[in-house]
Amino acid sequence: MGVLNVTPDSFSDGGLHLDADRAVAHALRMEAAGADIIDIGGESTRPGAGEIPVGVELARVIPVIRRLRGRLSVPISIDTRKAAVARAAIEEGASIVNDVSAMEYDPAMAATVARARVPIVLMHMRGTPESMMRLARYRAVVAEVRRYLAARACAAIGAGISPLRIILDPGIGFAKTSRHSLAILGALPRLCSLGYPLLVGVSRKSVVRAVAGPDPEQLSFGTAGAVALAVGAGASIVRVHEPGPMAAAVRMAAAITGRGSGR
Ligand code: PMM
Repeated sequence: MGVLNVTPDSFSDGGLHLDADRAVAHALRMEAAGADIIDIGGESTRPGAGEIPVGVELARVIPVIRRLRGRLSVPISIDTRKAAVARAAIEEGASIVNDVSAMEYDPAMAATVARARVPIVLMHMRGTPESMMRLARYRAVVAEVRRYLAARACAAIGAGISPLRIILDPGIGFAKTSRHSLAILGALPRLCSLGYPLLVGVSRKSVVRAVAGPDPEQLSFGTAGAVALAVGAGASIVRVHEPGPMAAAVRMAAAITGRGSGR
């Protein structure tokens, strides 16, 4: 899954793709480089980021999705917590919803996703991007994240979403210190055992910065190490900023472990 942030302030590529033409070109480049999904987001979720109005988010993502229609052969996922944005994006051709609030932010999200019959990514976090780092306290982080994801999957099924359309994500870096994120990355098989495909988004995050170092090369190779390990441990989707080199890391991990297609 290649990341396309159409925001002025995102974590790692904020401001780069605010212009719709540049965003479209980047999406096409990521597809050519090996991305199987393009994840488009218009609201930054970096620690401390505030909320933006729905109109601003729509104005950022919809022109990009509209321009990609018919030009992209891989699916588009819409990274949003807002049902209105998910609905509009699906109308324009998005076919996956990626909700970092696991459908807790907007009470209308579950019904929107159920009605649209699209896959939904349910991610673990606490609070909001603004408050989440104050909430990074756990007794047993892996068990607590696992329990939360299981409960959100049940809630989704209760709202009429097919279990076959549910993808879970432990939310690396969301309400988690580097120590918490490392504990989760070291215990992915326990999350896979819930029986749903697992998405892992570790690309260039602070845990990689803390372990591998802050230089661009250190961030890229550190990300590749984490991505390979995640795929080897059973992750079905990795969300990354550099699909070209990361696709090579995924292919290696898949070939060695016999997991996935390793396209
Ligand atoms: N991380 C970010 C944004 N959206 N969605 C999912 N499902 N999982 C993630 O880990 C995730 C996400 C923040 O990273 P960015 O600012 O580099 O996009």
